[in-house]
Amino acid sequence: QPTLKERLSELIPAEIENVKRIRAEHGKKTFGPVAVDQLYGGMRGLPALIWDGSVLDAEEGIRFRGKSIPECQHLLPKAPGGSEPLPEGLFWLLVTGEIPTQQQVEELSKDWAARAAIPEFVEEILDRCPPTLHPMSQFSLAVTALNHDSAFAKAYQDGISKKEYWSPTFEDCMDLIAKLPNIAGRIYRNVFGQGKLPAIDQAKDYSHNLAALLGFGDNEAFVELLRLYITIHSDHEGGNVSAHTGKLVGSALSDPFLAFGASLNGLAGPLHGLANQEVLIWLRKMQDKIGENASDEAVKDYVWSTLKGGQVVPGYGHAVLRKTDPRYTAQREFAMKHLPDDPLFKLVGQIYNVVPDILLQAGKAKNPWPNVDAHSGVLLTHYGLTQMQFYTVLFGVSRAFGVAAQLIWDRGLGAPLERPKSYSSSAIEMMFKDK
Ligand code: FCX
Repeated sequence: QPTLKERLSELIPAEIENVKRIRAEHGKKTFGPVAVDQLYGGMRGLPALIWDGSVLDAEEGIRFRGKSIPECQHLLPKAPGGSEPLPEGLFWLLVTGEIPTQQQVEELSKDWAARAAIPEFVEEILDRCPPTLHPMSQFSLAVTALNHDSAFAKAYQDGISKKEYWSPTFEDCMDLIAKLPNIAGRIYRNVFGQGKLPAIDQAKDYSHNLAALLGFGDNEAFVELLRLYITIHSDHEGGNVSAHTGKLVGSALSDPFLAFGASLNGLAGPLHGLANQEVLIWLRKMQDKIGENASDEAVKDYVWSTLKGGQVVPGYGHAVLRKTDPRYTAQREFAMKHLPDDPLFKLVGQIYNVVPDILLQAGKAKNPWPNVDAHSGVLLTHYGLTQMQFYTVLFGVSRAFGVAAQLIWDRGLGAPLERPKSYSSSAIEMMFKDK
């Protein structure tokens, strides 16, 4: 059975030909007008990028290489005794479009475990960070510093041919993913005073090792949660802030560590990945204000007070989705199976019953339904990972899978430097003066 890299070396030349053909046949065709509103409005809906790894449908949600989340849960290999997909398999799927065998997934687990150690100076950088520095800032610092050993950066300096870019990029991406558990674990233990890091277990899968580094290796349900969590947070088509930032920065031939460090800085924003922390903070504030087991009326009043205070309801709304996020649904199903009586899970369900109506009445949000972040923190809290400031780091570990897959393909297909056109407001006025 081929390794992931061997399979890629077969797929890339075929895809280069495929793209050549599509561009020869359709390259000069246009689809859809560009409205001035899109320039001022965060480019919503503007066709601008190619990424085969995942596509987001406004109604149905994400599909990874054409497969929905339930299909991935069904088709991807599991750990012995487990029922959630192994993220190793999801990465294989994102990169190749194919479902790997159990053996191929086990090889990936081993490969990542073997690459997991981080340089001593990166450990020192993390150990010197004050615990008051947000875990996401620490995460981004450490990932950026990994560029010290980038195979791509070195190969570029040594004059590698453009045709070969993908190979050291692949090695960097594998190293990047493999090293994230040690970085995340070290940040967690430093910031929240949780003792010394255990060693990576070369015989275990990625999620098990990550859980163990965080101190939850003995909790099989938590390990299963991480497998699901990493699978569903990995990718959300190409245009979201973290995925697009990685692609943009990578297009300058910045190596995968620099590119993904930039992705993390975008993920750290409250309108993007930080929302999972914000949801938990908001829920806790709500409980302080109106107590546990509050009535629907009290919850509604609290939601209205958030909106009237000029704040967003975290975990609700989406730039593309117009229905309940299937990533929310997958986490809800996990909760119904593993923690049906958890009080905070019940509150999340209660909020689901009241928030969409209120957002519709308020009349601004285009999507009143919950997104992925409305549910994740409640699951982590249930198992004792209560430090909300850490949640986005886990989102970041997962998002590396999607960004890495994209970087490998961008270098494989020779994606050019990104450089869209910006306009001044006066130029827009001039353009439409007599129209
Ligand atoms: N609560 C209150 N107001 C909301 C809202 C919410 N949850 N969602 C959207 N709105 C408001 C917007 O703030 C905007 O107001 P404005 O006209 O005064 O600027 C208006 O409704 C229209 O926004 P809309 O077009 O629906 O949404 P955008 O595409 O601009 O933004 C996000 C999408 C996700 C940023 C927005 O819905 C939001 O702020 N949600 C809360 C934060 C959140 O959960 N983010 C995580 C998203 C995601 F899943 C992820 O990346 O992790």
